[in-house]
Amino acid sequence: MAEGRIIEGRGGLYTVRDTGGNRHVLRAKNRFRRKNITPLVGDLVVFTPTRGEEHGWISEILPRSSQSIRPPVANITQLVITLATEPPPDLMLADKLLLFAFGQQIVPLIVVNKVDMGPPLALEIKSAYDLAGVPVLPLSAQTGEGLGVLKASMAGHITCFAGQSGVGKSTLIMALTGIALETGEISWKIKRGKQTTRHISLIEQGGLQVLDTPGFSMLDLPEDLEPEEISLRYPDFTPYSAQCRFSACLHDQEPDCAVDKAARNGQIDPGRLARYRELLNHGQEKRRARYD
Ligand SMILES: Nc1nc2c(ncn2[C@@H]2O[C@H](COP(=O)(O)OP(=O)(O)OP(=O)(O)O)[C@@H](O)[C@H]2O)c(=O)[nH]1
Ligand SMILES: [Mg+2]
Ligand SMILES: [Zn+2]
Repeated sequence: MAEGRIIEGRGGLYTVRDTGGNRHVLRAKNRFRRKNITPLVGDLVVFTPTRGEEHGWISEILPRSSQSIRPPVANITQLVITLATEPPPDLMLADKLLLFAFGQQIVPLIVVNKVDMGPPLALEIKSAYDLAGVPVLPLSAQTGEGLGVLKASMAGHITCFAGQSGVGKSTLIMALTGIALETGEISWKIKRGKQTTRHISLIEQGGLQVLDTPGFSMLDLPEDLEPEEISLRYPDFTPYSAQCRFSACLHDQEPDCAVDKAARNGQIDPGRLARYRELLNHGQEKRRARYD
């Protein structure tokens, strides 16, 4: 028996790096599938190594400190929500990723890549998320701007880069680690929805532990999240919510809502509140559908 971490998984084969740095390609025992458990990149596992003809097996998955469905990763401690000047930022996706992070003690960070391409978009995003206490870092993988600060913030973390296809996740990770990864030229421009990165991989280099993930644009709310719980994961709302007229205020259409007032006063980003209401209504519809 040995212990290691899953650094890649494809087609039912998992690459595990053991504590000595050696790689093993393993299968997972059937009982995981029977229990509906999927080994994830980032998982710490107990395994029997491959011996001669006999394939090695993952026999145990150690308890996870965090777990995300999309991207499907385990035990990350930092989430780098990657936006860029191009393609245009999907802030709803950013808000949903923040919901995941705030639900699980994952430290979020927003980066706005490709600032070499112009508009001070990073500043707008920064003012919106500053109020939520999420750092926003303008970056350029091309010129190197901001990379030193990003690298320093990653020390001691298992960092996962997530976001739309084409924002430059792989390019940034290459710039940070010096490890060659596949990057895409134009796939997002011709809007084929084709991702360049196809598999999640965990890269360990120079003290960094970082996961590159395929881009995506659709993300469901966490399964177990009730509509009433959504606003609890908005740290920018909490200073005001106690002052709403109704203690169970959902900050939607209720009278004398202090969160609504704070947004009108510029203390909460109005865009964040509008997107929150969209998520809330979506969550309520989903629940109605469940009980009808
Ligand atoms: N101008 C500019 N282009 C960049 C920068 N970073 C990345 N790019 C370009 O953006 C394109 C997409 O980069 P990728 O790194 O493949 O994007 P990705 O987020 O990994 O995309 P997926 O793997 O599909 O999710 C490539 O053509 C990169 O050269 C940057 O800072 N400035
Ligand atoms: Mg990529
Ligand atoms: Zn309210």
